[in-house]
Amino acid sequence: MDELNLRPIDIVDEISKEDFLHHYQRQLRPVVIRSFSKDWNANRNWTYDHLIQLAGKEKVKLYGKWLDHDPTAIEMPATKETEFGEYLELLKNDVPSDLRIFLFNLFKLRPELLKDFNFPDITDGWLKDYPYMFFGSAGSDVRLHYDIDLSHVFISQFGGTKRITLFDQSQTKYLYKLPFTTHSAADLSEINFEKYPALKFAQGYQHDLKPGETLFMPSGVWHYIQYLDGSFSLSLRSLSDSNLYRIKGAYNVFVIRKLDYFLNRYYKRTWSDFKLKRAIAKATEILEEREKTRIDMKKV
Ligand SMILES: O=C(O)CCC(=O)C(=O)O
Ligand SMILES: [Fe+2]
Repeated sequence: MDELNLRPIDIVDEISKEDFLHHYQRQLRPVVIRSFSKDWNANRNWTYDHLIQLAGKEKVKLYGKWLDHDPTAIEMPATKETEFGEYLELLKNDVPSDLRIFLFNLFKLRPELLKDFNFPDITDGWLKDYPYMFFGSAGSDVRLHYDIDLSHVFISQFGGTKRITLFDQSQTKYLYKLPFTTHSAADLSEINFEKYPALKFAQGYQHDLKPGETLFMPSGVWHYIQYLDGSFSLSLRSLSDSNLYRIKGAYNVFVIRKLDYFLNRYYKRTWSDFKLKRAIAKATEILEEREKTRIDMKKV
């Protein structure tokens, strides 16, 4: 398998709000903050057994590997529905599978869990109504994407380790972005420079996120996530500082996504084939430009 060009993400034990805003949030620079969740009871309370006891009988939808299904699919059908407790047993025992639960608002079902964490005073503009949980089995992954609403995300880890690979927006040209979406067509679980040659020029970051750690993912940052063990995380969101990003985020959600759904409904395969072709053609253009610049430089 080919290797991406990646460097480590900064890690801080403690950080003041001022330093965080100045060095990371306003620069759209990711950082791992070890103290973010230090006061949370969640770090002690949210064991698999506790969650099984509290909500084990709830029915949940489990999803499989997106890119196995179809890189241009708009929505992936659930692989199966099961009891939450039964799924948590898989995670607890590190049973390998592709199965995940995403954007789960467990707090609507069990509001008492809201007492176990807070929104630390490190940023402003918390979107307090949208705390989401993400669960994944050992070996599952989340395809390369950035969040459509362009909010900042603070992702706090529980239970096991997740490998997180990030790219700034400046790298989009190398990432095979499918038009009208915030997803990449490239499968990073099997990096193949022959199939996706522009990927070799992408410069990113990587960190293995451990229980107790929180990763700040700035708005618009591309993320690819691999569950090395069965694990779960809580993701808290805050508004982007930039008015342009806030407007773009709303525009993505209310216009672009709707248009994509609409075109997909009416044109199906023709629409998805067009998106994939466009993603590849754009990356090919970039490669050709780079090659031309390289040849011109040689002539000088
Ligand atoms: O950790 C995951 O499963 C996905 C997280 C994610 O994509 C997000 O928080 O935006
Ligand atoms: Fe995401």
